Amino acid sequence: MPLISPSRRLRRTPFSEGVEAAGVKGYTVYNHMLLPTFFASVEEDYHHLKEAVQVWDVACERQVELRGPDAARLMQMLTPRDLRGMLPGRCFYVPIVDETGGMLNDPVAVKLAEDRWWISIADSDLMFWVKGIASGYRLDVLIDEPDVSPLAVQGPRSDDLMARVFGEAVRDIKFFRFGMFDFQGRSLVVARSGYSKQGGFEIYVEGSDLGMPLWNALMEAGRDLDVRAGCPNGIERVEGGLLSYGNDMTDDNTPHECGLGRFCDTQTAIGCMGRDALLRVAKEGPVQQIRAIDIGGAAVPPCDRAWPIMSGTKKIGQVTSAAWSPDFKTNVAIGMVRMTHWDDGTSVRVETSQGPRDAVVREAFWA
Ligand code: THG
Repeated sequence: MPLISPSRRLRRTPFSEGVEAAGVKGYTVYNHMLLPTFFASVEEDYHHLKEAVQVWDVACERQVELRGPDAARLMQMLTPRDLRGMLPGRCFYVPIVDETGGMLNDPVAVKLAEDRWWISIADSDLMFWVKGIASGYRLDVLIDEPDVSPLAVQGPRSDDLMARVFGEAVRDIKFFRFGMFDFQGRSLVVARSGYSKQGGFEIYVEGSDLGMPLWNALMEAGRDLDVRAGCPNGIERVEGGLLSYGNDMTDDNTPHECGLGRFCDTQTAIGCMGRDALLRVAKEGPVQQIRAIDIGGAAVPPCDRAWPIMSGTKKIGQVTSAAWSPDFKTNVAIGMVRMTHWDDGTSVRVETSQGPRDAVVREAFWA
């Protein structure tokens, strides 16, 4: 691969200096920002993530802030998930759809207060949609991208590392909830969440100036825990069935196709964007859905385009993420599969970029 040329458009993060000092070897672009993809190798990083603790620069999970009297109303207009029971201090994984029910993003909504929310976005320019709706409906709400950059601490030793930097009380944070914790006299949102199934936290670093001091404090405090710089791991997240917007789903897919129907309360989310379309798809049911795919044979090449899933000469789906799993000793993959072939155990063929492979559709992911 040729290099990616740096420029102002390709934003660095408050942690890039630490990431580069730690020897980052690959970057991708996410929300117009650098996102590391591996440090030692994807496989070495994977083993270390499952055994120890890593600090991840996920500043590319940008925040869309809603502030003002209509913030809660706007947030409920944006998602079919029922937010009525959501108290401040909670995080919700929320599908966001357009007027046809197509997925625009799958962010984490963070409720700071009734009149203040962060939408922690996946890789699409969601703020334009949010601003368009707010201005079209003349809502009394300010929308912007604040100087807030998530730093994730992931892996089985996360609690021990975080307790050293933020105090023992971080151990009491429950899954998808957050508390306010002090670092160098500043109060930061610390949530138990993150893009891995290994457990951990996300610190929403408010103020870029705190980026490197916090990065360094975590690295120093975790020396004897073998803390390392890491990043969302392409093997671990497929094992865990964590979806990637733009890869595993696009605006061509409904939440129900993505297996996110459990986050849609379309009957009660009155007035949300795409409600009529979603009521239809919820009633009829999807005709294709995300599945785990077990691809046989040796390690597959990187999945940088959709690979057709075939049954005989008929295309019945596509694989959108795949990687060799050292723990499961097979290629783990995520794909969209038509109803006729989505039952557990169905044999199919995947046309990878290096030729066809036998594969099996699975109901459940591996983790
Ligand atoms: N954390 C934060 N922001 C993010 C991500 C994140 N923005 C971008 C991207 N990741 C959004 N996508 C996801 C996908 C999955 C999850 C979170 C964000 C996730 N899913 C859990 C699961 O599927 O097991 C839990 C979902 C639930 O039960 O609520 O964590 O990672 N800040």
